[in-house]
Amino acid sequence: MGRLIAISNRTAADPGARAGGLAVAVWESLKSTGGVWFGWSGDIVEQPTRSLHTMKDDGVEFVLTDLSQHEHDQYYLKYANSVLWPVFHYRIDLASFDADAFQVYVAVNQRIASMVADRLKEGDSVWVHDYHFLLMGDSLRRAGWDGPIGFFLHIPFPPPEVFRALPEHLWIARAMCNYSVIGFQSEQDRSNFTRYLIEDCKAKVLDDGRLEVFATTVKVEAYPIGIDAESFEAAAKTEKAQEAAERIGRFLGGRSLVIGVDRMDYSKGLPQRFEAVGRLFDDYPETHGTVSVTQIAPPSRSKVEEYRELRQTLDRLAGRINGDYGDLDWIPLRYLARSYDREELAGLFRIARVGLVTPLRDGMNLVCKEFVMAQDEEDPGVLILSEFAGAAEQLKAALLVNPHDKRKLAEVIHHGLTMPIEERRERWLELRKVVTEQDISWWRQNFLKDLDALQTGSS
Ligand code: ADQ
Repeated sequence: MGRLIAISNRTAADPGARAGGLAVAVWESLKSTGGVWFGWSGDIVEQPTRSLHTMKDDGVEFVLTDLSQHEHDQYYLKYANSVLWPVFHYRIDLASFDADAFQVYVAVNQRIASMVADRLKEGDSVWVHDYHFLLMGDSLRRAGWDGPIGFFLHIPFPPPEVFRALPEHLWIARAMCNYSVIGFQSEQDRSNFTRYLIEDCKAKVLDDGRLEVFATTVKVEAYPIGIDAESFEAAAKTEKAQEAAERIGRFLGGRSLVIGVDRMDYSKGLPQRFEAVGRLFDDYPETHGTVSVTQIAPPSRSKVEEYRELRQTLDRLAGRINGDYGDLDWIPLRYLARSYDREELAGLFRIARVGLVTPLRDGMNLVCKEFVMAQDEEDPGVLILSEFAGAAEQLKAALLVNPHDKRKLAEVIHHGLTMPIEERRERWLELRKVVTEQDISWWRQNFLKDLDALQTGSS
């Protein structure tokens, strides 16, 4: 088998960044084949083209480039995070369309592609990640690479009616069809993309399921990403996890914990969640003084303007709820705008009675899978999951909710808090089975099997 070449905006060159799901999966794959990982160094400099950083760790080679201030602003902050991110999360209203930013996005994809193409060897397989590099396949083809290129999109792919709002939709779709395999998180995303190609690009579905479009063929599949289930289960039993559980236990004083853990982002449905928590206390007086909701949401992608507004909205909502219902010895809704490490989160999940994962739209959502793996089998908590997270296609034993329906969500939280132990166990066992079987290695193997099949010509 040839080398695996990974390309993603951020890499795991920094050992501290290797804890996340994607970093672990890609890292493991690269280690087994002695691969190379290309991406952004995280630094901004004046002359980025001259400054390549290379390093080797555990047989994996990293080749990283810096970005110029202009590239960082236009490619990363504007086009990737303020155009693609909102549109792909179905939020055309939040997109700041910008033709100039797109040109820089094109140029960065091309610049990184030529840096990669110079180092590719026959027999290599290329695996590109996420919305920062939608055009990478096309740029690599232009740079002369004709071997297999796989692409995995970590965020949702919107329905054609939404995708068409992007002025560059046809350019992007055409470029994407230069990938040999395109992977999405869910069946819904796969079907949205396929429908766009059929309706707008005259794609034909071949007998083997691949699409014939723009004079080429492309395999389009759903490969739902998983977590390192075993290690998260172990993380929940560590000393650090127990310490975190004890610390929050002192605050709870025997009350039931409802927990939410998210990156602070408008896609995560936090204001709607806070309003539903308000409804819970409005509609179910027995929760007063007996239930405590803790939301952990540290800022990220924080340079984007919307974050500030979101933060203000959450402060206002939490203030209202705590003002109305709080007491000398009880804070109904606690909101912690900081991050905790993996073991601490696992400990908090483990003692929670209810896990609230209610994004308005999410590619997959890994927090819900982590919540499942952290539970105590003798006394498992209840997972409440948005039907708009990719994970809802797999985790059918969760309590699935529409996060916009606040009254219903309040009712479901109450249902979760009062669910008998037998039903909690039954649901949890089903969830655990899915999360364990369809874990991060399962995801990686499924994707790479399809990519390798092209390399060996057996597909
Ligand atoms: P994200 O939007 O970042 O990822 P998610 O999958 O929920 O979303 O979380 C990623 C990781 O960050 C998890 O391991 C989680 O524990 C950690 N995390 C989240 N909030 C945290 C907090 N407050 N403190 C500490 N850690 C926290 C994108 C897509 C998702 C997709 C992933 C992987 O948006 O839909 O599931 O990539 O493909």
